[in-house]
Amino acid sequence: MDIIFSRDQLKHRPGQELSDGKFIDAVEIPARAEMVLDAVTKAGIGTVSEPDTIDRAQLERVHDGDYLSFLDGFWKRWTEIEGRSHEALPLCWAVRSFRSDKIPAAIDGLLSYYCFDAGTPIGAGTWSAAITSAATAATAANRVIAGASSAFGLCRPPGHHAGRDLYGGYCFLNNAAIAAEEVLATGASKVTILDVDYHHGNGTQAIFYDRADVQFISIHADPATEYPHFLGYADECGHGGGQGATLNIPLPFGTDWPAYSTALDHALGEIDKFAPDVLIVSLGLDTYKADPISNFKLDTPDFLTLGAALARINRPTVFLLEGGYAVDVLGTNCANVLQGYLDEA
Ligand code: SP5
Ligand code: ZN
Repeated sequence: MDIIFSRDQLKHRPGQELSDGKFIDAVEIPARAEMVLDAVTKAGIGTVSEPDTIDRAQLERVHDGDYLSFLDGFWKRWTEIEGRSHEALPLCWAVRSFRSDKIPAAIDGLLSYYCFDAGTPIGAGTWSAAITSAATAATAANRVIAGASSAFGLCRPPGHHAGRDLYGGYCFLNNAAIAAEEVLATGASKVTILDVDYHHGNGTQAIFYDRADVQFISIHADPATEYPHFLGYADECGHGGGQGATLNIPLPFGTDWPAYSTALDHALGEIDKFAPDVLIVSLGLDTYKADPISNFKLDTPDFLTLGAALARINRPTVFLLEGGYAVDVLGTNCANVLQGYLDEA
């Protein structure tokens, strides 16, 4: 299996995030990617190559141009202000009765306009890392388009929480959505994104909500009790032409492999019916039992079983890394999914 990764993706080095009302050390750290790289290499999953460069047009298939310009120019504008050499978090959000048609002029207002949480700092290397992570996703997609049966984009920072003009949840550019558009741009007619991250992929869902050519299926912690709280309920099924092309399977705290596996079987049945040209897996490993911010109970061998189940879909498959914060075991769990897939494929 081709593995795509660049060390430029390590340049995003968040310091702290707000959690339980306190600032804690950020969990989406460069060591995550290094652990995954080490484990997939040692497991002999495949050879690692650098991503191709990605251009603005590839990003604009998914993201708003003004949003991209904001991210690209943010650090310069932020640090031009006296006393600001530290990473940035927003101070307020445009909720409910606030206006969302006014795009603020000041950089502080723009930060609040484009961000949706207090866990996703922007620092000096953030844009460089995010754009390289997106390039990694697009390159992995292109390997499959070129005929590879599978590829692994070792994406970091992750992407599934990022919307067309919204960042948060440690995500800036929606890697899976960019990969899906890459596949569709080559003439494929249908793509499925299966999101197995512990958290609902709100950004991916929103980007494709009214689309019939991209099926989005997510198995995740119930948003009634878990982040991102405002999207991912079972009654969200798509809109307009996309009606029926979104499937959400929220699961309760403490979900273990038997219950997870039942949800996965349901998802796989829907993918079979949709018959996509390509399957993209938003591969979060934060369903692991010892994940520091999550509450499912999957164990390391379960990830082998998950990979094997995905192989039985029998479609060209692009794996893209999303979350997973138990850094010591993250690499092994990730390698297990890919190994389980290869053994069964
Ligand atoms: C890509 C991805 O997995 N993003 C996840 C973002 C979650 N951010 C906030 C989670 C808050 C969890 N609080 C748990 C506190 C444990 N005491
Ligand atoms: Zn997650």
